[in-house]
Amino acid sequence: MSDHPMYALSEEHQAIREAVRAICDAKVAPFAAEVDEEARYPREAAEALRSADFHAPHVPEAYGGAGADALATVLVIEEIARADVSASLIPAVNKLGSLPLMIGGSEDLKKKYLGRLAAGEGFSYCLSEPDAGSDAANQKTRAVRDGDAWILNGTKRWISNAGESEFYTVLATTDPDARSKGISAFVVEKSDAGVSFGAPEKKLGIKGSPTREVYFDNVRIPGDRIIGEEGKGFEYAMQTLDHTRVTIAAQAVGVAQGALDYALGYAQERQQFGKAIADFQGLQFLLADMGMKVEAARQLTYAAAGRSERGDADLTFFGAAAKCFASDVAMEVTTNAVQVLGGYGYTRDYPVERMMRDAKITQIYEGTNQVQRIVMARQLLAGVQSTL
Ligand code: COS
Repeated sequence: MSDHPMYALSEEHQAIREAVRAICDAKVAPFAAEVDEEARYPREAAEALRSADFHAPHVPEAYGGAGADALATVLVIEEIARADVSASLIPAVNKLGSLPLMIGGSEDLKKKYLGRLAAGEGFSYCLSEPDAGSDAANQKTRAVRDGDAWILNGTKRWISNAGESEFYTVLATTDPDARSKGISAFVVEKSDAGVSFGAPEKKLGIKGSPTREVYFDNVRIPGDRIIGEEGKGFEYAMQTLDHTRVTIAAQAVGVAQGALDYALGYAQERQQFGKAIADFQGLQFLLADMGMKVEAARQLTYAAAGRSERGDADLTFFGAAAKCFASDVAMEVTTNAVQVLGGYGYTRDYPVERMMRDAKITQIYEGTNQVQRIVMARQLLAGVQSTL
């Protein structure tokens, strides 16, 4: 028998969870309501995560990062989301923004930017456009060669942490007639001339994470800022999402767990008809379903994280399945947590309505759950088998 724990987290992974939870209890959770109310960036969380090296844990040690594997990164994001989903976008977006570079970029480009990401500068991902949402290949942002340089023009929409991040992976078409085969990826810096940002969107949830348009107006960048090969950008973008949909699943599991924890505590305190409402079987059944579904979502998410780490052939299916299932669970569980708290749950004096609003985005971003089902069905019909 191997000494590897059978179907359980290793001691190292458990230690990471405990370390992140301690930071979140002290520096993230206490500010979550205020961050939401004021729709402001979670500076306290950002600083605490940065000083503990949890802001971009996926960056390999070779580039000065913490070198967390995919499961460890999931644990970090899950624990932060349990306290504040907005703050969990910091490590999630940093992974999303930098993964195309890690997948397709030259060694020089990786050295240049991953070290600065590890040191604390943010990295956002610019794929979506006003007319390229689910139809991500319909890119209108144009990149044109000019001598040794590239010139970018266009508008990106729904860009998480825009303005806060120093670096942007930008998908743009270099051959408009070739659809997905004519898309390339570039690293653009916030300080490049011609880069600007729209007003922050007024959102239902994740109010602490700025979502803005990003404009490229004749942005001239050096030729070596192209990521990998010309025409391969869409492939890098899709491969990236295979991995990062697992991190959205982690956010969903985290916020669902946070809501369940709060509902469990409340149900044991709240007295009606002379006893705690947790003593009523009707409420127990609700809590049991919440716990069961959170755990099922967690197991699928960790199984997907293993595939992300190993780069298994069935990652595309598992990433989509984990994201879709966990986000549907997060919506259901946070909504039921509001129900457990009754009228109190519906007010901003308690955290569960924020969790319910924050959970909603996990069904939408990094591909709607309808797109996840398209992805899953295509994998199933192509005969991709589970690697377990
Ligand atoms: N890994 C590697 N390559 C991939 C891939 C993946 N997961 N998914 C697609 N590709 C490749 C395909 O192999 C295909 O190349 P070939 O023609 O050589 O086979 C190419 O990319 C185009 O793929 P496809 O034909 O499937 O593209 P579609 O236009 O049909 O789009 C969906 C597919 C809908 C799945 C895709 O556009 C998508 O994921 N949309 C949602 C985008 C999204 O998540 N946006 C959120 C932005 S981040 S908040």
